[in-house]
Amino acid sequence: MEEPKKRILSGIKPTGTLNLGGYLGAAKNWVALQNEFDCFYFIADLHAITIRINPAQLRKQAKELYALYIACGLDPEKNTIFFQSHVHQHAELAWVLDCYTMFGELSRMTQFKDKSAKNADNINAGLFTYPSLMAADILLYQADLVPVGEDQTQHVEICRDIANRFNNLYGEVFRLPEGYVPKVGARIKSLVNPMQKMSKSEQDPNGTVNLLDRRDDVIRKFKKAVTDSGSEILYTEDKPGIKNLMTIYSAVNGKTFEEIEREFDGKGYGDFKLAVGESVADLLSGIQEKYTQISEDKTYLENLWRGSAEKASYIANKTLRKVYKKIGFVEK
Ligand code: AQP
Repeated sequence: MEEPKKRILSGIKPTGTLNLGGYLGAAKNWVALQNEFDCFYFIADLHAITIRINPAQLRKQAKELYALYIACGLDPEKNTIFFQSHVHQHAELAWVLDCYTMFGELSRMTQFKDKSAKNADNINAGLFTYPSLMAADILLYQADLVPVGEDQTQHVEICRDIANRFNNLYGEVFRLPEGYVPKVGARIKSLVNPMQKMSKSEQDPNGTVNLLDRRDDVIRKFKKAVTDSGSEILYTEDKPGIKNLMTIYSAVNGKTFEEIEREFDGKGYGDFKLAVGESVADLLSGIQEKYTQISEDKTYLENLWRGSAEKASYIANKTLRKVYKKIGFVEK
């Protein structure tokens, strides 16, 4: 008999337009996994409200991200693509897991420290308990693998700790997930500050390349990208700007760092930045064309997300019922 496919789950917050960081660190790898695994990909709208977003903007960005998942190459026939808020079990299991997650472990989360420093006027409880909601996302589906960028591996670790704690008390309720970090593209940095991650929330628009940016803007942003002293194209720690551009170039066209070094031997930063910009712009034009096509068919998209939410809910509900029973809630 054929082994059932292993299950994968991942999501992206609709806190802005998907950028090259989220694409190369997450979405692109999801596409590569869709044939081999049983994949659940969601729009993490519950996670998005840990920062204040205008409601109309949130709705627009969430729908845009849904269509972008498909435009990036996720086949909706092969993957279950849904909105997190359409499956109420996420919030319900998160509350339960909050009661099995320690204040001390949440306090150690790097993302909490970073985000509270950035949003000093809105350090809300949701920001603090973000990891238990993320654990609920993963554990509801009994996921085997969670593809994430490097910045999220700490959250997969805490998810395993929470699941272990629960399983030790009540038996094997949750499957322990593994993080899956891509080899290239796991940490794309800002084009204006190569020491900082490329983020949707970055203030300087020149630091991020959004998937829906116009070709001219993409090339302009790469031309202006901060580089390092010297003039050689080399992949070394003391050239963080060039290293970041080489990572992007390599992730986009599959060339190794040695091949890139050879390609630009004797050429300067200007030539290199233009080549990276053009290769990214070419990649984005394909995605944008598909995006425009998909977004036009609103009924198709609505039917898709309704059907997917139903499928996801069915699986999530099985896990939640089991959890409720184990902890001693009275059955309906
Ligand atoms: N720069 C990046 N390099 C590699 N991977 C990245 N990811 C995000 N940025 C990069 C990966 O994409 C997935 C989705 O992330 P998310 O949107 O849910 O959360 P995030 O990591 O907090 O993304 P942002 O852009 O930094 O959002 P804001 O600014 O709103 O907080 C994750 O797998 C992440 O690792």
